[in-house]
Amino acid sequence: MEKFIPVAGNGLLDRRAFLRGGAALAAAMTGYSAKAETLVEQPWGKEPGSLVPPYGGPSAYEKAVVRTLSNPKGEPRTQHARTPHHLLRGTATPNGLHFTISHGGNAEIDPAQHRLAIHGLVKRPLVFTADALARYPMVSRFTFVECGGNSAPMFSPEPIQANVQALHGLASCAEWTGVPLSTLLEESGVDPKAKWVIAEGADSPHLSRSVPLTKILDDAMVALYQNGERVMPGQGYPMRLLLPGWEGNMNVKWLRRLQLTESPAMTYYEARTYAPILPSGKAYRFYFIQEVKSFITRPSVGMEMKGPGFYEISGIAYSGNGRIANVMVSADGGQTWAQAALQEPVMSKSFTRFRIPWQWNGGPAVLQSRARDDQGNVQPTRAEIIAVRGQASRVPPVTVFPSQHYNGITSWSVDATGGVRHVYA
Ligand SMILES: Nc1nc2c(c(=O)[nH]1)N[C@H]1C(S)=C(S)[C@@H](COP(=O)(O)O)O[C@H]1N2
Ligand SMILES: [Mo]
Repeated sequence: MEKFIPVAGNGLLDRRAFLRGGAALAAAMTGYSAKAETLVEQPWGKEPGSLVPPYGGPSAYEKAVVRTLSNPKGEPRTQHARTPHHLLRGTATPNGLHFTISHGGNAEIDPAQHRLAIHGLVKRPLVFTADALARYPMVSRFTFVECGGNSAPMFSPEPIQANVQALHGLASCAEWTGVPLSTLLEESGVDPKAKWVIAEGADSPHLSRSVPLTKILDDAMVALYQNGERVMPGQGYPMRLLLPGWEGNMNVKWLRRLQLTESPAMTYYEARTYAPILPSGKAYRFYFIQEVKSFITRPSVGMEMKGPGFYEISGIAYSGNGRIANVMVSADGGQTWAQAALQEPVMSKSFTRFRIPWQWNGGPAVLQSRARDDQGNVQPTRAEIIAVRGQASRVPPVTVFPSQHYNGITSWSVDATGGVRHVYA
């Protein structure tokens, strides 16, 4: 076992140890000997299988792999459905598990009746049907969408005992295909006075947000497809605004209007929800980017570690600024760090899977991950972000509750029984 010399405290191994260790490491992990087990003939090997459905779904044995719903009865308020990150192992979120936030339910849009208008400070106002849009040249890209309120429980003064789905489930990643907005604005022409684009949804709240024209011309698209199929109803069928790396709320679903203007509209979401008061007394508003972030998905809260030995620590990292440059992992609460392996391809503004082998000695450990992006941004510690943005507190009559854009470190503690808990370290 000499080749498994730890590279950081508490048993973190070199990220290439699995490759180098090969069969010896695999055997050490599982405890299985190399000799093959007898293959038993099972019922499914003796008779024809079931009917192949026209549209496939997961195995009946995977019923537990579902989103959690904040408002399962659909009462007239916001509905959240959270991605089960602890049960997924790749980087593309399956469409049925993509997180959803719908403030007025999912609009059920007949695509034949839907229109998208581009108007305001343009030379030629335009109206598109979904069919008309689908004739334009398209682009595809992987990108994550993350709600600005994802990870809000991390602002709580005490660590909330919840799993990674509850803490960080309002972020997902998909391959989106659609028409670049630069193409459509080339057709409409842009009045030089235009600086902002007000995007509005066709759902009953008509959610609207002001987007700087520079972002619209940079990498924004009207997305029509999600992981190859038409955008799901919860993601904005038949079309949504996609702003790679920017606050989820601005990615207007069921998109029906883009109005070019000189100034922002100061809509409900940008003037109220996304303008929290900072400890300095100033409003924190018109911040758009979902900053560099990572969290460990395995092991994580809710999992039982079955005794000392080898484990693979794995998680996801992403940055609204660009590519993930590296992810460091600690098993001793941030005292020492080792570099995790990044799964290729590492794409800009997209989920990146990281992994590192760990030899757990059965003692207490605190697992953390810290990502850095290719623009030089480093994920802050929780203490660093709380110092700037404040902590949730409820001191009557004042309620200060920062709940937006937490991108600090998450810490999981492992105790001697193998239980995993959420801690602040
Ligand atoms: N029209 C409309 N667009 C919307 C919303 C909405 O309720 N209506 N929710 C917003 C919020 S708060 C977020 S975080 C993202 C979530 O995108 P998703 O549901 O596709 O994951 O959509 C945004 N776009
Ligand atoms: Mo959101």
